[in-house]
Amino acid sequence: MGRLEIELGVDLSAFWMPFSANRQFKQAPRLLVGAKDMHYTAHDGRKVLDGTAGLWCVNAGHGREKIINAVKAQLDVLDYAPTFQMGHPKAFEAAQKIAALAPAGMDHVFFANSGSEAVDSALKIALAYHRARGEGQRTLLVGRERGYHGTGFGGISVGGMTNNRKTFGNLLPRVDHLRHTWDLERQAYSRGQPEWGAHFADELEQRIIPLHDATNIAAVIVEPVAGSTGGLIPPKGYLERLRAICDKYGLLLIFDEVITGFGRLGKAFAADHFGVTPDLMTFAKGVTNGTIPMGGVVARNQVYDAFMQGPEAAIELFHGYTYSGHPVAAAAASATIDLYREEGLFERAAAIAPYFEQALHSLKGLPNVIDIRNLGLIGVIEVAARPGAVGARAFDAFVDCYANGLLVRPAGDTLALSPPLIVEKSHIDQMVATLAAALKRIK
Ligand code: PXG
Repeated sequence: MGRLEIELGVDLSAFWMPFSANRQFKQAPRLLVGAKDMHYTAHDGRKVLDGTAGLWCVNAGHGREKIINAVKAQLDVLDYAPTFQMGHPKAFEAAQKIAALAPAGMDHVFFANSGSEAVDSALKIALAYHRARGEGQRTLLVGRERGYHGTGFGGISVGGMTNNRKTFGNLLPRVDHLRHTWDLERQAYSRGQPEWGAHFADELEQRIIPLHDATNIAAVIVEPVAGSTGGLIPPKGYLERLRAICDKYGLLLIFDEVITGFGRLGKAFAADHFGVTPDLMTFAKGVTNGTIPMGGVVARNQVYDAFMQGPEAAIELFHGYTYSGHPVAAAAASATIDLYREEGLFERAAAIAPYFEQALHSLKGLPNVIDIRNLGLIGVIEVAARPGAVGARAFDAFVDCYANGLLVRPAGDTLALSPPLIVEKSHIDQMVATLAAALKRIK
């Protein structure tokens, strides 16, 4: 063990870290040992401002007692119970609360344990839905370039992040992709939704449907705001147009709301923010404030109803997980949703978003910055790639920020901010000042 490992009393070798440069990290680890409200505590005792809500999940801030107490109480009463041909009250309670938050007419919730499982569940529900209606030939799934839908085979197949796809073989065979919606020249420094680009949705009707024929297509899946490839904000009118084309040709529209759900845009879901209702909606992360893994799919009533046919003793959907609706996760979700409501956190996010926007855009003009984009409490700064070293500049800025007490999230040559919804103006000022100093320092 190295010196730091001895100091910390942990051996870093066994944990094969996800989406990480393992060797680099283990030589210079960044360990978080505690968290409360807007701050992490680093291993050396420093307070680090959480500019990212963990990984887009701790929307109510860290260490919230209401959620902690609900989890503890649930463990005392019922630690685990199956939900296959059995049930327990908390899963029904959590589903009811999620359905109540979801857009009107989306009243049914299928539980998984992560965003990736939520996506696989949504894709499978879409395929099974068409089959249940006698249109089983609708098997093609349409995703989008630069989309991130987690890391299951379904999710990487419809996703559009090259590194997540290129080393894993052929993936799902029946997939096509829309182009992404971002254009540096026409959209740089847009505040909120870009004015230009709604026509990118027309590719669905003008290329993909004529190529495959609509009667073979099951669903279109997009993130309302593409998160992981650097906060690509949908152009005005784009999502509305996708919805209209899907309706015209009988395709299901799936919104992957894993990061946009639970207040990130100032409403419960992006669907509310944009006024566009999908047929299926995935969620995860903020549903439990990041405390206990949980994900799932909210289905429009006509999708659910299509399954509720045939003999009543028949299982309608051969899909699920041992931990679907886990009692402890369900208790966490139920308490989290109550907390969001009691503290008006979605409204709070909406109220502070203009200040966040103004502050972020003040970074325009700093060295290497080529774009700044934002919506709700999502903010992204894009820097020009260092020649021959894509991503290195943003990574250096991330390390610099961390050394100076701020957690930001690097992705390619973007730096993303997605703070907890309890963020104050003073925190935003600190984020922007720390970022500005880092951007001036890095090469
Ligand atoms: N869909 C979307 C839209 C996501 O953003 C997933 C699915 C997968 O969720 P799970 O729970 O399986 O990881 C995600 C996850 C980042 C970052 O820095 C984003 C995610 C995860 C980790 C990092 O942008 N999103």
